[in-house]
Amino acid sequence: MAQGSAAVPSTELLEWPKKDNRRLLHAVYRVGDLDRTIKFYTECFGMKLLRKRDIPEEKYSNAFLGFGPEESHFVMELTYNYGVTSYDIGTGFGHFAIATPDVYKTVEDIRAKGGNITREPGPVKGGSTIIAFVKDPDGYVFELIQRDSILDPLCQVMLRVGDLDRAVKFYEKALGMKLVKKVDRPEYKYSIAMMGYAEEHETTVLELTYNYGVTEYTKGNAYAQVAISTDDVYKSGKVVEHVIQELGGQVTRKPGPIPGLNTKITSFLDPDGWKTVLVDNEDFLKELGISLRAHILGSRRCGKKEIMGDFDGHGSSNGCTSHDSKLKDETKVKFSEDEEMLIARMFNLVGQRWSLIAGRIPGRTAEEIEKYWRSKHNSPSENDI
Ligand SMILES: N[C@@H](CCC(=O)N[C@@H](CS)C(=O)NCC(=O)O)C(=O)O
Repeated sequence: MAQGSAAVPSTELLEWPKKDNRRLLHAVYRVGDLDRTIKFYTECFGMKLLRKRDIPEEKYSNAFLGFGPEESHFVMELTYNYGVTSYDIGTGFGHFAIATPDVYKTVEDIRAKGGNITREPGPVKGGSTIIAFVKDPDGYVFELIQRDSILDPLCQVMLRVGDLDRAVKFYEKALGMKLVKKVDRPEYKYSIAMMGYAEEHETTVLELTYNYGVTEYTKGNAYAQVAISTDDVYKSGKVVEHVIQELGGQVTRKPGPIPGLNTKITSFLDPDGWKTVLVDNEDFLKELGISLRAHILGSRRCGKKEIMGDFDGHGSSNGCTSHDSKLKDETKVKFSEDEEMLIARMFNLVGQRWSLIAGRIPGRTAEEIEKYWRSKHNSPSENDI
């Protein structure tokens, strides 16, 4: 464990991660053939291709896929490095999980499309939830989990750790996550801790797995990191630095803007060596806003959708969450279909807790959502009663 002599941060600073506006944004990992993975995820899992970018000067390309827009959903960021066709996944990375209402049917569909089912559907060992496992073309495992209520199908990133208590403490203190579920299965010699910013059914969680007696895993070179949003990378970075002194880990990039892009980030390894990148909320939305703006202008100019315009709710009156005030004015009181659906689902779960709902919808305030809801449902506010 790293020892340091730095001053103890104030209580206000240590409580910052829990007060911050955080959400798991995406997982980043490398694949040997971008088109092959895009085909597999869209055809077998039903994901949408959200955007692609090519950075020839750095010799790589990215593709973003998910079940909803990046402003509100956890997505997969695939990286293709020119000429690299395979990677070592290592033993530490577990799986990504997709929630589906009928695992048996999903497996049937995936098999019909040539997918590799590595564990047949049925109750999880030691429990009753129906699960199955599928391997993607690069060998990444996807767990299919049967659920009735699904906010975002991409619901878990499972990573194996060598000390569960230490890992839970790290994600609580450094990242402000909550331990939303802990399960010990002594009969199968493992324990898991679900860590996240809301309950398991409301958001994507990190599933940390401890196998009895196993303290080391190989990391390979395939899986890279998860990204999490923050309102202040500098404050967040200070807390991370402090927690690393107590529990271990390593800062890999000090807080600051990425040259060229200007998005403020900081990155670090947890005590098991798993990497997280904290990304400034506003900068992240600005990055998306650039393409949304182009999308809006483009669709006005030529009357058709551009970029990955097959996405519901990404039309020209799409409730854009860009911080560009001009754009915001144009779309002020409108919410996209995706946002409306998310608000309705969140309302069913948490009721009139507008700030909790706003936490799931970047760029929207609790007031905006409350106003929208009341205008739509004609209900008086609590203050009016
Ligand atoms: N040894 C396992 C421990 C974790 C584990 O077993 N998880 C459950 C899902 S929560 C599982 O994979 N069960 C397999 C099954 O039910 O067939 C690992 O490291 O992946």
